[in-house]
Amino acid sequence: MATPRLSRWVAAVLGVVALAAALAAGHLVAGFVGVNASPYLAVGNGAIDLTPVWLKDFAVRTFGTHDKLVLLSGMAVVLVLVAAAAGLLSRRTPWPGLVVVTGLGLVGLLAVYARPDLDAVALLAPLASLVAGVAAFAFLHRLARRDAAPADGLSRRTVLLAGAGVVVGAGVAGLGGQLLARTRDAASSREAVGRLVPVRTAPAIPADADFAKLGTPTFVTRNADFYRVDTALSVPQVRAEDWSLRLHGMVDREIRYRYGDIRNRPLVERTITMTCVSNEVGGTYVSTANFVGVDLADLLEEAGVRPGAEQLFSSSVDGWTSGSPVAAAMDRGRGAMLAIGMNGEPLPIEHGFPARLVIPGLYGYVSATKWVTDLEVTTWSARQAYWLKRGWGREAPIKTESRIDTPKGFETVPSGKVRVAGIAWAQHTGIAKLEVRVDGGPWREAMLSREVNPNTWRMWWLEFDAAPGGHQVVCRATDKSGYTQTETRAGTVPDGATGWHSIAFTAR
Ligand SMILES: Nc1nc2c(c(=O)[nH]1)N[C@H]1C(S)=C(S)[C@@H](COP(=O)(O)O)O[C@H]1N2
Ligand SMILES: [Mo]
Repeated sequence: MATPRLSRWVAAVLGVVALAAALAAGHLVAGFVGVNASPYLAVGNGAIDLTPVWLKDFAVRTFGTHDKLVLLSGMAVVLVLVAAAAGLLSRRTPWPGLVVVTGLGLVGLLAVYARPDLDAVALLAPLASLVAGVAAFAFLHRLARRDAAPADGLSRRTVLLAGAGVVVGAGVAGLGGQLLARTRDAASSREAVGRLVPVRTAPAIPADADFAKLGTPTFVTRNADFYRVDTALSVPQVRAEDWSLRLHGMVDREIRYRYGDIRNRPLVERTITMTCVSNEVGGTYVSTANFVGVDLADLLEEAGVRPGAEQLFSSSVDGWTSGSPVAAAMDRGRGAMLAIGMNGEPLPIEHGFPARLVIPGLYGYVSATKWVTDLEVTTWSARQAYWLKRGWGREAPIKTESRIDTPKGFETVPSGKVRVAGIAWAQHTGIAKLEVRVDGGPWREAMLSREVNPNTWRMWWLEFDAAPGGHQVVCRATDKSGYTQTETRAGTVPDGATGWHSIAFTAR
């Protein structure tokens, strides 16, 4: 007797339904063992770490902060196509499809296995995916084939019902996983932390520290508005009670701190402006917060840093790493912190809850490890951090820069008195002067806001008469070392952009 063949449609849909069952089962189990064990997310995260730098730069430039959504959607399209193909290959026998489904399942297992932030139980999630995918495919294939052989008398309705049943089951399982994950995630742990009260609060921000009424940002950035940059596709979920920080390497004694150990120390609060090395001239990757935590120097002194130590190599729970100069971390005048709070709250989860590093004056990729769980005191030659391996600079002090916030580029404003305003930063050195040039004329000194501390930005404004027509405004900052921002344009790679910000506007 000839083996009945499935129609193309039935075969393709069968593959996709089995895929849905697999992903949903994985997501459900991930609800129990940790949301990042979901094989879909794990594969995405793995893809980010394997992406070549040029492609990553292209993605960030083209899609901006949507780059991760684009990645997830792209993966979905590829998966659906592969699943449909698996079905189409299996019109006669289920074996080709089963091989493809198993292959996908193994990719998920491998991706979860490779995550440094997940332990062995996490493998249950991709394993569930694998089993559910294979089972759903085999089961539906058998029903569909019996339907295709009319002698067996299985009605089309039965097959459709079975398929719909699997789809509904997948939906319920996926949703259940999502809800479960939420009850176990870091959010409830963060809420339980409550208010962090520093013994030394940061000096109050004076009213004339910003010119927000003139169009500059507010001096302190609200947590919800603070820029965010990281390689994490899904935010690491670490509960305070599960967190610990291991301090080891070239030290006299290794120390492990629990959350309570840090929280119960006398906490300090410092106002610090952070900047990302990927900030283009005129960009938005710069923000200021009141960070609460402990002095990094205190922890390092407790451990006893040995002579010859050069690098503080920090690791995040998600495997991301960063290398900071030990000298900067130990320098009391700089005020490097292990931070657990931000603007009166425990650190937001996307900004590193339970704890992160903040070292004023250095770009974030060499100073600001979020979800930090390991500090190794070492040398530069012994360890290479995440972005260093990908071609970025080893030491990356923040470059003196300034930005025009108002008028906006290509804005039309009434002619007559026009006010330009913006920000300038030279963390750890401090801003001394800000100059503005209009339409290629002479440089004119702008009014600076009151300095809060050398580790924070300063705001500025200047007023001038603008005749009707097009105008161009340029700004440049001079820091307290006497250095004036170079006009020479440099890109962000390898250690930060340079050049003057300039905008064009029209007066009417
Ligand atoms: N774990 C982890 N920490 C990280 C990063 C990261 O990708 N992973 N990115 C760094 C970079 S490049 C910057 S600029 C800052 C940004 O911190 P924010 O997102 O809180 O603004 O975090 C740093 N810490
Ligand atoms: Mo960054």
